[in-house]
Amino acid sequence: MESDHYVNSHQETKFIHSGQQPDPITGAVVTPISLATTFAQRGPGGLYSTYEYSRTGNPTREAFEKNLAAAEGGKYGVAFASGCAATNVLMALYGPGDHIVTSDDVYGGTRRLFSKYSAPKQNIEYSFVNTSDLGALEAAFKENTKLLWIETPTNPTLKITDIEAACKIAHNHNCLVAVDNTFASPYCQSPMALGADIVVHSVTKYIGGHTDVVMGVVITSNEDVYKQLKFFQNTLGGVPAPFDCYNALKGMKTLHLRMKAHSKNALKVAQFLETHSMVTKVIYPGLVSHPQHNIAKKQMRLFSGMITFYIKGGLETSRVFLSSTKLFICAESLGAVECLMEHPALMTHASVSSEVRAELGISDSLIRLSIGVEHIDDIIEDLRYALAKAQESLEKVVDDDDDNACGGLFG
Ligand code: P1T
Repeated sequence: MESDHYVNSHQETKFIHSGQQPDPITGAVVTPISLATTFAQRGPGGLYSTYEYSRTGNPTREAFEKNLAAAEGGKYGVAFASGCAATNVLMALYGPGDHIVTSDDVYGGTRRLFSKYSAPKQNIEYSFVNTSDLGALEAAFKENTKLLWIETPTNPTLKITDIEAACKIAHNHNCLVAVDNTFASPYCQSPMALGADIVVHSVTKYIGGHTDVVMGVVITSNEDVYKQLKFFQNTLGGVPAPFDCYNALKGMKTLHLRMKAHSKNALKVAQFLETHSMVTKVIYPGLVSHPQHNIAKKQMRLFSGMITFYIKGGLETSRVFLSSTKLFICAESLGAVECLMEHPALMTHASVSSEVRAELGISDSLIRLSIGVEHIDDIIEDLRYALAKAQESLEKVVDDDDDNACGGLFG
C-alpha cells in the first residue's frame, strides 16, 4: 500500500501516525481491529469497492503496511504471518537458474530456509559470504546473481555490513538488495536511504516489542517487486491476523522510546561485560572495540539492544550462567521490553551445521543477550550474579580436576 502524507515528517511522528486516521464513522483515534473475513460488495447506498476478502486486503493490515512503508521510507509494505514467511515470499520471486548472495551469519531459520528449502526445492543457488568484507562480496557476484541479501547487524555475531557500499557493488551487477533490518529496527537504521531496494523485518522482535505477536513485513519502493509480493501474499496466503496487525501498530507508537532505552542500557551492559574477568570477548556495535564500529556509527542512529559475548569455559559454564539469572529469561527471540538471553549453538542456530557454526564463531561459549528496558542497575546486578555463579562452577571444575590429578599442577 502506498505511504501517506506523513512522508516528510520525522521518524517519531511517522511511527505514531502514518497509515492511520480517526475512523470516518466513529472518530475512534485508534485503528479498529477489523475482524470481518469478507466485505459487502453492494450496500444500500451503492457500491463498497475498497475491500473484498480479508486474505486479499484487510483494513487493520493495510494500516500497518502503510505505517511500516513510511517508517522505512518506502512506498509499499506487505505483511506476513511471520518473519520467515516474509523471507520465504521474497524468495518466491526467484527460481531455477537464479543466484543469490547472502550474508553468511544470518538468523538460523533464514539459513535453514535458504539452504534446506529454497536451494533444493526452488533450485535457487546461494553463496554465503562475509558481506562485511567488501572484497569477498564483490567476488561473489555471477552473471545470474539476482539478489543480495544482507543481515546487519547479523544474528548472532553482530557483524556490520556497509549498506551503502554493498548496494553500490550490487547495483553495478544489476542486482537488487534486500536488508533484514530486524536487529536494528526502523528507528536505528534506514537501509532504503542507503540504497537498499527491499527491507525485511521480523515484526516479532523490536516492532512488536512486547513478546506477544509473531509477524513479518517486506517494504519496497520497487513497483515490480511490490506487485509480485502482493500476488504471492494473496496466492500463497500467509497473512497475519488483524489482531496481530493491531498489536504491531501499537508497538510502532513507542518504538523510538523503546529503542533509545534499549540502546542506552545495552551500551552500559557491554561496557560492564568488557571489564569482567569471566568474559573473554564482547561484541556490541556501539563499542569502539567492535571491528566495524565506524561503519555502525556512520549508518546507525543508535546501536540497538543486542549484545553477544564469549564466556570463559565451555558449555557447562554457559549452562550455569544461563540458569543463574533472576531477571534475564532464557528464551529464543529478542527485541522485547524484558531482558532475554539465549545460547545460539543450542537454540536459535541449532539447525546450522556444526562446521558452519565453527566457521562463524558460534561456539559453546557464545551467549546472546537482548537487553530490555528495565532499570540498568538491576540488569547489571543480575549479570554480575550469574557470572559469579559461572565463575564458581569453573573453579570447582578446576578443583575437581586437581582432586583427580596425580601430583597437582606442578607435580
Ligand atoms: O521468528 P520470525 O518472526 O519468523 O522471524 C524470523 C527472523 C528473521 N530475521 C531475523 C534477523 C531474526 O532474528 C528472525 C527470528 N529470530 C529469532 C527467533 C531469534 O531468536 O533469533
